[in-house]
Amino acid sequence: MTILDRPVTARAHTNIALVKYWGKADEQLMLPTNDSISMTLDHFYSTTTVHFDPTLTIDELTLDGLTLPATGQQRIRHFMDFIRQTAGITTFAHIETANHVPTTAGLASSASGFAALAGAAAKAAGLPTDGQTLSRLARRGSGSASRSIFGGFVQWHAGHDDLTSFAEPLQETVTWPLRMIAIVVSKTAKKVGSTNGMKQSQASPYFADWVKQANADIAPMTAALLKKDINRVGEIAEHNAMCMHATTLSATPPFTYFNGDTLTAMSAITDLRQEGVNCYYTMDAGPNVKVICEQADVPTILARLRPLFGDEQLVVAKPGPGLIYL
Ligand code: 2P0
Repeated sequence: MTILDRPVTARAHTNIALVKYWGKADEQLMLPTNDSISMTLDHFYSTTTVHFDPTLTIDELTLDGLTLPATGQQRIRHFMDFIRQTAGITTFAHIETANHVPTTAGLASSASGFAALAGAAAKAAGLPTDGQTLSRLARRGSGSASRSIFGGFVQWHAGHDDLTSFAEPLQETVTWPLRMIAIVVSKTAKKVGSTNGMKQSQASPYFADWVKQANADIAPMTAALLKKDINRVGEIAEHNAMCMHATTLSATPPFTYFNGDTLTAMSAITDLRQEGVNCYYTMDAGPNVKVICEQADVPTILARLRPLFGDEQLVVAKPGPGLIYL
């Protein structure tokens, strides 16, 4: 492989799953227990520059202009070792990341961060940069990053080995005005990270049923997205999220990502729906709630949420694009 002697910059957007990834079949290869489907979001992205430099004796990591905290370094170094091993090189690199995921948005940046890093590092290391290869590489950094290589609606095929586990777009350019309203109920770091959370959940007696349910949700979710059927998309996504969270409550030891505000938000959305507004909720590995709806209903939903949460806690997101090189 030929290392580029210039910096390479890539940008990738974050994503929210409508059918969740929650469980690993192979921790080392980062193979998931089930297929998942997500929507890539606009506005929220990571931009990463990688420059291999033969004079370095260690990778140099900065995040938003500052040296990365030690806790975030190990995973990135491990990922860069994997890139070097794949490319057959030994050179270290300068790696600069800027996260354009507002801290107030409460959206995870590991998906956009590892997708942007995989894109920039692969090209800088002379590796192929087709979508499938980048998705497989990003997966090794963080599972959900495999989906952030693509825009719009994306499916991650669980696969059974390194070659068969990758994401691909269901629909890259989305014209349907689907929206996700992020209700930010907490900005504090989560107590149980995703990696440990899913590991603990795999001890739940219901875990096998979760995998069965998630895989069964894939075909109807795909059909509903392509038909622009907000009620089917919302029903399947909400039920899927609750099935995922049921594995946390029944884990060993048990835990939950919900707090009191999470329940308040869920209840407000359920009430609105009973009044005839097409809105549904989903939650990930944290207490924040994301409301699935169409643009036409956004003002009504925001009007209901504003007395409960501050304006700065409500962020409206649209479908966004896949990885690009800058
Ligand atoms: C998802 N989550 O599908 C699910 C739903 C959280 C809940 O993907 O261990 O940060 O790095 O593969 O990708 C978060 O998990 O975990 C996640 P690792 P990741 O979006």
